[in-house]
Amino acid sequence: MIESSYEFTRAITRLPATSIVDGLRAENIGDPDYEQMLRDHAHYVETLRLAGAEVTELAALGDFPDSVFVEDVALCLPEVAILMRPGAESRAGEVAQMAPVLGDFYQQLLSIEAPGHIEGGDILVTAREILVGGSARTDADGIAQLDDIVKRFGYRLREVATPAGVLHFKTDCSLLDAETILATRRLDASGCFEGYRVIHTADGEEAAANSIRYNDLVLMPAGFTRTRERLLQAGFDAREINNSECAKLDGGMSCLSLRF
Ligand code: CIR
Repeated sequence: MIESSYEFTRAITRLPATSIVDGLRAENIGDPDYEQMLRDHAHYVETLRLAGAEVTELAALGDFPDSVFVEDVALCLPEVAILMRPGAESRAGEVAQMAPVLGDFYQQLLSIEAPGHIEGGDILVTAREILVGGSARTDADGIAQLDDIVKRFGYRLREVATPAGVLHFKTDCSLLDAETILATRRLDASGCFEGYRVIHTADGEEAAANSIRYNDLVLMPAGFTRTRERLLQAGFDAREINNSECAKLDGGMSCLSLRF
């Protein structure tokens, strides 16, 4: 298994395109402000660098409004990168754009093939297993293909469920350390984290669940003071990044990078 699933050296991000205003969203609460999103993105990249990441920042892709959310197109494990097959049709073409980039870092690059669908946002890698949430974007065939692939490298995959109406499994949880998960109560209630220590997001602060641990830092969306307090009390160095614009498109901290 993975010795440490939160210690990394690299990250890949992609600048948002002005077409971000056409990005997918479950509910329309207004278009993101591009200039604000650029500032937030720069702060995000700077914080990853502060955590020790060598960041590869890719150019914006105007043809793909959601392409800033790079996490969904690949799963990066230490030995292999696996190209996903997004369930969102408008995002399918993002994969071919990421393949050559990952080819520069990985000798082994595998792919989920048709007809399966799976998006990186539904995958949480912990020290002991790979949790994959079935969702509107991730189906049984995609999960079965991923299972076949990761088994070859000695990983155990466990299928879980993304709560109804929630975009991705990791919309509602993040890994904090080998034993600890930050999760919403609604997701934890499904029983999927049995055997882990779970820190709940504060009531009304569910959107704080999509955070990331990168080496010594936890990057979390700004404005969730009670949840931040819980993380600080538990000894995590939580850094806030404004996420108001990505949140309009159901995006958070994990979606914005591939980490390996
Ligand atoms: C989408 O619906 O695909 C984008 N608007 C948001 C993707 C967020 N990605 C993630 O949670 N991993």
